[in-house]
Amino acid sequence: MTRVAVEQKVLSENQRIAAELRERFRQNNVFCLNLISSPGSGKTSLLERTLEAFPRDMRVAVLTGDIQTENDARRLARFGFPTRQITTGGTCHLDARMIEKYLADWSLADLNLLLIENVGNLVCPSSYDLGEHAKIVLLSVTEGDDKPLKYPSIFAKSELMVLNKVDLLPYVPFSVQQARENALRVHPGIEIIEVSCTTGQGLDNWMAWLQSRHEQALTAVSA
Ligand SMILES: Nc1nc2c(ncn2[C@@H]2O[C@H](COP(=O)(O)OP(=O)(O)OP(=O)(O)O)[C@@H](O)[C@H]2O)c(=O)[nH]1
Ligand SMILES: [Mg+2]
Repeated sequence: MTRVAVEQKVLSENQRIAAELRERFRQNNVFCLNLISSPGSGKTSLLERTLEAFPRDMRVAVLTGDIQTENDARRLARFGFPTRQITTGGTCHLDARMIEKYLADWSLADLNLLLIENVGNLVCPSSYDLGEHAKIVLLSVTEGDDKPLKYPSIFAKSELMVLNKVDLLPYVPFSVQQARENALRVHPGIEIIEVSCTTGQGLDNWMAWLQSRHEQALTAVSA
Protein backbone atom coordinates (compact mmCIF):
# COMPACT_ATOMS: atom_id res chain seq x y z
CA MET A 1 0.00 0.00 0.00
CA THR A 2 1.34 3.45 -0.82
CA ARG A 3 2.00 6.04 1.88
CA VAL A 4 -0.81 8.23 0.54
CA ALA A 5 -3.30 5.35 0.80
CA VAL A 6 -2.28 4.64 4.42
CA GLU A 7 -2.61 8.32 5.33
CA GLN A 8 -6.06 8.48 3.74
CA LYS A 9 -7.16 5.41 5.70
CA VAL A 10 -5.93 6.91 8.99
CA LEU A 11 -7.65 10.21 8.28
CA SER A 12 -10.95 8.63 7.27
CA GLU A 13 -10.94 6.48 10.44
CA ASN A 14 -10.25 9.66 12.42
CA GLN A 15 -13.12 11.38 10.64
CA ARG A 16 -15.48 8.54 11.57
CA ILE A 17 -14.62 8.77 15.29
CA ALA A 18 -14.74 12.59 15.18
CA ALA A 19 -18.26 12.43 13.73
CA GLU A 20 -19.31 10.13 16.62
CA LEU A 21 -17.78 12.54 19.15
CA ARG A 22 -19.54 15.49 17.49
CA GLU A 23 -22.85 13.68 17.76
CA ARG A 24 -22.24 12.89 21.45
CA PHE A 25 -21.36 16.56 22.09
CA ARG A 26 -24.59 17.58 20.32
CA GLN A 27 -26.74 15.15 22.31
CA ASN A 28 -25.25 16.34 25.60
CA ASN A 29 -25.14 20.07 24.77
CA VAL A 30 -21.36 20.15 25.17
CA PHE A 31 -19.60 22.97 23.34
CA CYS A 32 -16.08 21.90 22.36
CA LEU A 33 -13.10 24.01 21.25
CA ASN A 34 -9.72 22.84 19.91
CA LEU A 35 -6.82 25.26 20.63
CA ILE A 36 -3.87 24.97 18.28
CA SER A 37 -0.55 26.83 18.00
CA SER A 38 3.21 26.51 17.84
CA PRO A 39 4.92 25.43 21.05
CA GLY A 40 4.91 28.27 23.55
CA SER A 41 2.41 30.65 21.91
CA GLY A 42 0.35 30.65 25.10
CA LYS A 43 -2.38 27.98 24.83
CA THR A 44 -2.06 26.92 28.46
CA SER A 45 -1.73 30.55 29.57
CA LEU A 46 -4.97 31.45 27.77
CA LEU A 47 -6.72 28.48 29.36
CA GLU A 48 -5.40 29.48 32.81
CA ARG A 49 -6.81 32.98 32.40
CA THR A 50 -10.09 31.55 31.08
CA LEU A 51 -10.57 29.02 33.89
CA GLU A 52 -9.74 31.58 36.57
CA ALA A 53 -12.48 33.85 35.18
CA PHE A 54 -15.17 31.15 35.31
CA PRO A 55 -17.55 30.80 38.25
CA ARG A 56 -16.75 27.78 40.46
CA ASP A 57 -19.91 25.98 39.35
CA MET A 58 -19.08 26.26 35.64
CA ARG A 59 -19.45 22.84 34.01
CA VAL A 60 -16.19 22.92 32.09
CA ALA A 61 -13.51 20.28 31.57
CA VAL A 62 -10.08 20.40 29.95
CA LEU A 63 -8.04 17.91 27.95
CA THR A 64 -4.50 19.04 27.28
CA GLY A 65 -2.14 17.33 24.87
CA ASP A 66 1.61 17.14 25.15
CA ILE A 67 4.27 14.92 23.63
CA GLN A 68 6.00 14.24 26.92
CA THR A 69 5.08 15.97 30.18
CA GLU A 70 2.11 16.47 32.53
CA ASN A 71 3.10 20.10 33.20
CA ASP A 72 0.11 21.70 31.49
CA ALA A 73 -2.45 19.51 33.27
CA ARG A 74 -0.80 20.41 36.60
CA ARG A 75 -1.06 24.12 35.74
CA LEU A 76 -4.70 23.82 34.69
CA ALA A 77 -5.92 21.47 37.44
CA ARG A 78 -5.24 24.23 40.02
CA PHE A 79 -8.53 25.86 39.07
CA GLY A 80 -10.55 22.90 40.33
CA PHE A 81 -12.23 21.80 37.10
CA PRO A 82 -11.83 18.26 35.68
CA THR A 83 -8.54 18.23 33.78
CA ARG A 84 -6.61 15.48 32.06
CA GLN A 85 -3.28 15.33 30.29
CA ILE A 86 -3.10 13.34 27.08
CA THR A 87 0.55 12.40 26.65
CA THR A 88 1.07 11.30 23.06
CA GLY A 89 4.56 9.81 23.51
CA GLY A 90 5.92 11.42 20.34
CA THR A 91 2.88 11.98 18.16
CA CYS A 92 2.75 15.62 17.06
CA HIS A 93 -1.04 16.04 17.33
CA LEU A 94 -4.12 14.78 19.15
CA ASP A 95 -6.54 12.55 17.27
CA ALA A 96 -10.19 11.70 17.75
CA ARG A 97 -9.47 8.27 19.23
CA MET A 98 -7.39 9.87 22.00
CA ILE A 99 -10.27 12.22 22.83
CA GLU A 100 -12.73 9.30 22.85
CA LYS A 101 -10.44 7.31 25.17
CA TYR A 102 -9.79 10.14 27.63
CA LEU A 103 -13.48 11.05 27.79
CA ALA A 104 -14.57 7.44 28.32
CA ASP A 105 -15.26 7.67 32.06
CA TRP A 106 -16.42 11.30 32.12
CA SER A 107 -20.16 11.89 31.99
CA LEU A 108 -20.72 14.35 29.15
CA ALA A 109 -24.16 15.07 30.60
CA ASP A 110 -22.34 16.82 33.49
CA LEU A 111 -20.49 19.20 31.16
CA ASN A 112 -21.40 22.04 28.90
CA LEU A 113 -17.94 23.15 27.79
CA LEU A 114 -14.92 21.06 26.79
CA LEU A 115 -11.66 22.88 26.10
CA ILE A 116 -8.93 20.94 24.29
CA GLU A 117 -5.34 22.15 24.13
CA ASN A 118 -3.62 20.43 21.23
CA VAL A 119 0.06 19.47 21.08
CA GLY A 120 2.22 22.51 20.28
CA ASN A 121 2.52 22.31 16.50
CA LEU A 122 1.20 24.49 13.70
CA VAL A 123 1.05 21.75 11.04
CA CYS A 124 -0.04 18.24 12.15
CA PRO A 125 -3.08 19.16 14.34
CA SER A 126 -4.76 20.88 11.40
CA SER A 127 -5.47 17.53 9.68
CA TYR A 128 -7.18 15.88 12.66
CA ASP A 129 -10.81 16.66 13.43
CA LEU A 130 -11.52 16.07 17.14
CA GLY A 131 -15.27 16.55 16.82
CA GLU A 132 -14.91 20.15 18.02
CA HIS A 133 -17.30 22.96 17.16
CA ALA A 134 -14.40 25.26 16.28
CA LYS A 135 -10.65 25.33 15.97
CA ILE A 136 -8.86 28.34 17.42
CA VAL A 137 -5.34 29.20 16.32
CA LEU A 138 -3.03 31.19 18.57
CA LEU A 139 -0.21 33.26 17.15
CA SER A 140 2.16 35.16 19.41
CA VAL A 141 3.99 38.28 18.37
CA THR A 142 7.40 36.66 18.88
CA GLU A 143 6.72 34.21 16.05
CA GLY A 144 6.59 36.61 13.11
CA ASP A 145 3.70 38.20 11.23
CA ASP A 146 4.26 35.96 8.17
CA LYS A 147 3.11 32.74 9.86
CA PRO A 148 -0.44 32.70 8.42
CA LEU A 149 1.09 32.61 4.93
CA LYS A 150 3.69 29.95 5.81
CA TYR A 151 1.24 27.64 7.62
CA PRO A 152 -2.03 28.43 5.82
CA SER A 153 -3.92 25.23 6.57
CA ILE A 154 -4.52 25.86 10.25
CA PHE A 155 -5.39 29.53 9.69
CA ALA A 156 -7.81 28.51 6.92
CA LYS A 157 -9.54 25.99 9.23
CA SER A 158 -9.73 28.15 12.37
CA GLU A 159 -12.71 30.38 13.13
CA LEU A 160 -10.64 32.62 15.36
CA MET A 161 -7.03 33.75 15.56
CA VAL A 162 -5.96 34.85 19.03
CA LEU A 163 -2.94 37.12 18.69
CA ASN A 164 -1.14 36.71 22.01
CA LYS A 165 1.73 38.45 23.83
CA VAL A 166 0.83 41.93 22.54
CA ASP A 167 2.58 43.28 25.65
CA LEU A 168 5.84 42.39 23.84
CA LEU A 169 5.08 44.48 20.73
CA PRO A 170 7.42 47.32 21.78
CA TYR A 171 10.33 44.86 21.81
CA VAL A 172 9.85 42.74 18.67
CA PRO A 173 9.63 43.57 14.96
CA PHE A 174 6.04 42.45 14.38
CA SER A 175 3.34 44.27 12.44
CA VAL A 176 -0.14 43.57 13.78
CA GLN A 177 -1.62 45.01 10.61
CA GLN A 178 0.51 42.70 8.43
CA ALA A 179 -0.41 39.67 10.56
CA ARG A 180 -4.10 40.56 10.25
CA GLU A 181 -3.79 41.00 6.47
CA ASN A 182 -1.95 37.69 6.12
CA ALA A 183 -4.53 35.81 8.19
CA LEU A 184 -7.39 37.37 6.23
CA ARG A 185 -5.66 36.53 2.95
CA VAL A 186 -5.68 32.77 3.74
CA HIS A 187 -9.08 32.93 5.50
CA PRO A 188 -11.19 35.96 4.64
CA GLY A 189 -13.77 35.18 7.35
CA ILE A 190 -11.38 34.61 10.26
CA GLU A 191 -12.05 36.58 13.43
CA ILE A 192 -9.05 38.09 15.21
CA ILE A 193 -8.65 39.04 18.87
CA GLU A 194 -5.50 40.63 20.29
CA VAL A 195 -4.64 39.64 23.85
CA SER A 196 -1.92 39.51 26.43
CA CYS A 197 -2.26 36.62 28.84
CA THR A 198 0.36 38.37 30.99
CA THR A 199 -1.27 41.80 31.40
CA GLY A 200 -4.85 40.70 30.75
CA GLN A 201 -5.27 43.10 27.83
CA GLY A 202 -8.00 41.96 25.43
CA LEU A 203 -9.10 39.00 27.55
CA ASP A 204 -12.56 40.56 27.94
CA ASN A 205 -12.94 40.33 24.15
CA TRP A 206 -11.86 36.69 24.24
CA MET A 207 -14.35 35.84 27.01
CA ALA A 208 -17.11 37.64 25.09
CA TRP A 209 -16.28 35.67 21.92
CA LEU A 210 -16.33 32.42 23.90
CA GLN A 211 -19.72 33.19 25.41
CA SER A 212 -21.33 34.32 22.18
CA ARG A 213 -19.94 31.38 20.15
CA HIS A 214 -21.16 29.01 22.88
CA GLU A 215 -24.65 30.53 22.72
CA GLN A 216 -24.61 30.27 18.93
CA ALA A 217 -23.79 26.53 19.19
CA LEU A 218 -26.64 25.97 21.66
CA THR A 219 -29.08 27.84 19.41
CA ALA A 220 -28.02 25.67 16.47
CA VAL A 221 -28.80 22.50 18.51
CA SER A 222 -32.25 23.67 19.56
CA ALA A 223 -33.18 24.99 16.08
N1 LIG B 1 5.13 38.24 27.67
C1 LIG B 1 4.17 37.33 27.57
N2 LIG B 1 4.45 36.04 27.81
C2 LIG B 1 3.45 35.14 27.70
C3 LIG B 1 2.13 35.51 27.34
N3 LIG B 1 1.37 34.39 27.29
C4 LIG B 1 2.18 33.37 27.62
N4 LIG B 1 3.43 33.82 27.88
C5 LIG B 1 4.60 33.03 28.26
O1 LIG B 1 4.94 32.20 27.17
C6 LIG B 1 5.46 30.95 27.64
C7 LIG B 1 4.72 29.80 27.00
O2 LIG B 1 3.36 29.84 27.41
P1 LIG B 1 2.46 28.54 27.47
O3 LIG B 1 1.11 28.98 27.91
O4 LIG B 1 3.13 27.48 28.25
O5 LIG B 1 2.43 28.15 25.94
P2 LIG B 1 1.79 26.84 25.25
O6 LIG B 1 1.28 27.27 23.91
O7 LIG B 1 0.80 26.22 26.15
O8 LIG B 1 3.06 25.92 25.07
P3 LIG B 1 3.09 24.33 24.70
O9 LIG B 1 2.03 23.65 25.49
O10 LIG B 1 4.48 23.91 25.08
O11 LIG B 1 2.87 24.25 23.22
C8 LIG B 1 5.33 30.98 29.16
O12 LIG B 1 6.57 31.35 29.72
C9 LIG B 1 4.28 32.07 29.39
O13 LIG B 1 4.43 32.70 30.65
C10 LIG B 1 1.85 36.88 27.10
O14 LIG B 1 0.75 37.30 26.76
N5 LIG B 1 2.92 37.74 27.22
MG1 LIG C 1 0.69 24.27 26.85
